[in-house]
Amino acid sequence: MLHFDAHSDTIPEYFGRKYNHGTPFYWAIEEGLIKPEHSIQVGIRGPLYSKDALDYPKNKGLEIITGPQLHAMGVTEAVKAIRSRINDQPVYVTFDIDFLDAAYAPGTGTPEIGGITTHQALQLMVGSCLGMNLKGMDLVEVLPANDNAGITALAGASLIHLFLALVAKGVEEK
Ligand SMILES: [Mn+2]
Repeated sequence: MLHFDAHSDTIPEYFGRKYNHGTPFYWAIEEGLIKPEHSIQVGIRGPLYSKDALDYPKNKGLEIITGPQLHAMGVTEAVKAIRSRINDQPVYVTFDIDFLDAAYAPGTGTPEIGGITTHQALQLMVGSCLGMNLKGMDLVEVLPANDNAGITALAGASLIHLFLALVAKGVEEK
């Protein structure tokens, strides 16, 4: 799994519910749906509920590149880390629009500052996904009611379009 998000979403329960938008990757790990040793979360920077909130994913072997780490290493180094992590494994890409800085994705439920630009996100997607064994993608948390001039929807739709183009490019090259 290649996961772009401001949040790890690896707590077991949120607002009293097991299956909630803060818990999917806890259950994906518990239910054996992903291989943590080949998975990576990128951009994590949202507030945590406790100082050990990221212990669970780390102890399960998930790699995490935080938002500040992503800025420090830059897109090129992040792409290298992502590709070496995933290697030739089948990869599912999950993209929470709040991975982008709130300036580029205001229309979402839990916007976070300190993120990256849409340009950098395009570079990251191309660099991380081109030629990889792509199996699927989702893009979540676009909230039209909070959007301004369709900024967030445009970013989300463009990233999905890019992913489809990368899949097509991979098919063409086989
Ligand atoms: Mn998020």
